[in-house]
Amino acid sequence: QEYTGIKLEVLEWGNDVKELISSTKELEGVKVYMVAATLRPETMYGQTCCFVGPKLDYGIFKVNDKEAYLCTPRAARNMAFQRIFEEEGKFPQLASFQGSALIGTLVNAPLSVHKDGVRILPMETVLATKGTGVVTCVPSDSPDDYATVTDLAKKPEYYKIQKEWAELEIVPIIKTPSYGDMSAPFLIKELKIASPKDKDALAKAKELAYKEGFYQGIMLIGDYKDMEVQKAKPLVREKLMNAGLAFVYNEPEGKVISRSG
Ligand code: ZZB
Repeated sequence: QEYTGIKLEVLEWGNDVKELISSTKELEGVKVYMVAATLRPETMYGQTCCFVGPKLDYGIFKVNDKEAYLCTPRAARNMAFQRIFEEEGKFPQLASFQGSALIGTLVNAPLSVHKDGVRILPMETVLATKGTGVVTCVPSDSPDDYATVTDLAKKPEYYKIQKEWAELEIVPIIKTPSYGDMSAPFLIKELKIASPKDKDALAKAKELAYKEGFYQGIMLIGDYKDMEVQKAKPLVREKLMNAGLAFVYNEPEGKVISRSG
């Protein structure tokens, strides 16, 4: 599987990691980016937050003297063999913590309409075995993301978050003939999905949203507005890569576990 790794620069650390970060000497003057693995770079305009698995292990890994990436150790290891870090095969770990410690951290989401940054929030269904363990949230076009932000906004105390972190405006990114200008909320309603735990229905909704978005979608926003998604997708990806905000991340064959089984 070939993903695009999106670099979300950390603007302000959440309370639970702040001290650890400031007491880590090797991070002085180093920019840290959370790396989200996506198959849909064309939807980055609609990012409203970014998810980590609260119980998963994460680390900060040194790329070079100026940059470090935050992801699962498993993903860092894969990156080390894809010439993403300075020295092939090496992925020096500068810090480690659980995803829960990152909640509330403010990051810059490239291309997002939310220019002041978006928050790191918990998503129970993030898989440790896929991508980077960091999932950028596009609730207009990803049913999983829509179900999760809806749930987070319903129970902010339970999740120990500020309600408004889960309530950034959701804007239309892609129009399709079957699902209108926001596929995810449309499909959540259509398939009567009540919670992020509704696994089978969400897998179905994801598949439908992928197909319709890719084959029938038209961009509603950005440099490639009015263009077919099929054509715009590689162009948005290229634009992000040229700006140094994204890179190619490959998932080794055979290790991918799909949620639909
Ligand atoms: C932004 C985005 C916008 C995504 C969208 C999807 C959609 P796949 O096909 O199963 O490989 N993802 C990435 N890593 C994980 C993980 N570790 N655990 C759970 N979800 C993960 O799925 C790849 C997509 O699943 C990625 O692309 C990411 O969410 C999420 F509008 O990034 B995506 C209809 C889907 N729409």
